[in-house]
Amino acid sequence: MPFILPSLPYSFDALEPHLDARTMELHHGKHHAGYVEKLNAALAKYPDLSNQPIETLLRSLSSLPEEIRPAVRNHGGGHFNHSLFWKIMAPDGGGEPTGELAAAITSAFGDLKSFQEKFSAAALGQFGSGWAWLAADNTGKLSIISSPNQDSPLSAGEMPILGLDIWEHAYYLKYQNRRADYISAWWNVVSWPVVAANLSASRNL
Ligand code: MN3
Repeated sequence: MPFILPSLPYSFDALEPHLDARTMELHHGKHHAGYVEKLNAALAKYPDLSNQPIETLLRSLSSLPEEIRPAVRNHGGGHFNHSLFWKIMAPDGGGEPTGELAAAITSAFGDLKSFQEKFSAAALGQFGSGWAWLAADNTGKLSIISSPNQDSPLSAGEMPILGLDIWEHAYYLKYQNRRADYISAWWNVVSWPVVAANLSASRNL
């Protein structure tokens, strides 16, 4: 099986009280695991493709065989998006970015508070299931994107460096219909050093 579920880099309860342990356990062990399983099943007949990094498949979605394109878009997107999501959160998260990332945010959005307001509004305004993203283009310029379902910014030529899962499975147990409360709590677990490393990596592609 070429694609594997990555381990969480912390325990299920590490992001309490902002993200509850039961949600984390189900989200990682059932939802993310399900995307990996279905992606592998879809690619079983295509060993040449299943040996590629998931980023490569998502970037070249339109050139994939038609019969597997929806599965890569949905389950491959789900695998990549969640792998990023777990990494950009940490129990000692929150606070403010520094260095190059702080400068890029200021340049694109004015200041951190304005960025967080715009990002939160994008997350709140995404109708139905989807994601909000901070993404970098190939010049390092940042933008806020929202996407439906498991669509990845990679397929639109952008490199996501921060992402927020706004499917109900990500927050419903603790927050029910209060998506805005989930979004504002989530800022407390964002790991800015990881986001900064993602930005640096995107410039070296
Ligand atoms: Mn999810």
